[in-house]
Amino acid sequence: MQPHTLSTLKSPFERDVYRGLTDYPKHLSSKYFYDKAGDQLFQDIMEMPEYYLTRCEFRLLETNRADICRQFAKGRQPFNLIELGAGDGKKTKILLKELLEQQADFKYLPIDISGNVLEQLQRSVEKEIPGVAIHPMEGTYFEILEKLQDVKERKVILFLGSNIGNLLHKKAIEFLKGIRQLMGPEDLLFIGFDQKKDPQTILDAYNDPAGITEAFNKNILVRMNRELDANFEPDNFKHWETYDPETGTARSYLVSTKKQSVYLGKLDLQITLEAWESIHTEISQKYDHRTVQWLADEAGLGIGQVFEDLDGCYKNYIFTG
Ligand code: AVI
Repeated sequence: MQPHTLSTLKSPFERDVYRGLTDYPKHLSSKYFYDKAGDQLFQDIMEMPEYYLTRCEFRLLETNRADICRQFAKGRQPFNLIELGAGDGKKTKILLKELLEQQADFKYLPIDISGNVLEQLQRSVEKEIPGVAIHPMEGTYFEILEKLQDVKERKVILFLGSNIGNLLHKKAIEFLKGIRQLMGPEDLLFIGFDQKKDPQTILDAYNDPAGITEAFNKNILVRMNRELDANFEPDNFKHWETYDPETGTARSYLVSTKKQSVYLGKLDLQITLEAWESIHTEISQKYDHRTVQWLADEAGLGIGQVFEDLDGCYKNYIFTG
């Protein structure tokens, strides 16, 4: 068999893994956490007492739902409510119910990388809020950005859960620019930003004693074992979280606890990890207003109303194109 090079690898997952594990320092993208097991682990994370983000945004949406939805509906104009990375839709349902109450004329278009998540979401929305017209779309944000070009009606785009925090600033700006280009003068973009806070609170949210976040981080090893015919031994890695209060960046790593070799059959790739060598797997950016203002300026977006939860732990911004 010919040894693989980047150009002979077929899927983006294969190419990204090859690139990340032959680079120095090693890295993998957190977007690959989300297979069926990863989706479930993330659901479990959102229920954890330490993972304050979901609770804070939920409370914020509950408290401000009437005001937020009035702005979305702009006096009964029909619109598409497009949600990027919809997940289980628990928070969005607050808005969907409120929009129905306000008799808004809208369609709900949830977008997610996971078909499994979308199916569950569609079932639960149809059951719990039967008045909502729902049209799920499966794909990555960037694929969907292209599909969105065909949407002619007014758009209100939701990006909740501080999902933007999983992108480095440079990528976040690219992403926001991409969205802005698709926005008409009447369109809105609504984004959740987790805020800088006590560093210990952040570390606890990403390093829970029950080990759910550890399992979530290590799920990428399990996924490579299954999908790329690899032989990672998850117990030979330690989940490690850092938070830099200056930049607001939380980072997740998998640290090799000993010198070890791993073979990825499907890539025909043998790698060596030295003792205490790291694989960087995720960033979860925390924000302050200056940083959000800078991102908006760089992307050419205007800032509308800003909503804040009670203790300033979390904010949602309305942006205009
Ligand atoms: C999806 N995303 C916003 C989560 C976060 O907070 O970065 C993913 C996560 N990673 C560890 N815990 C939760």
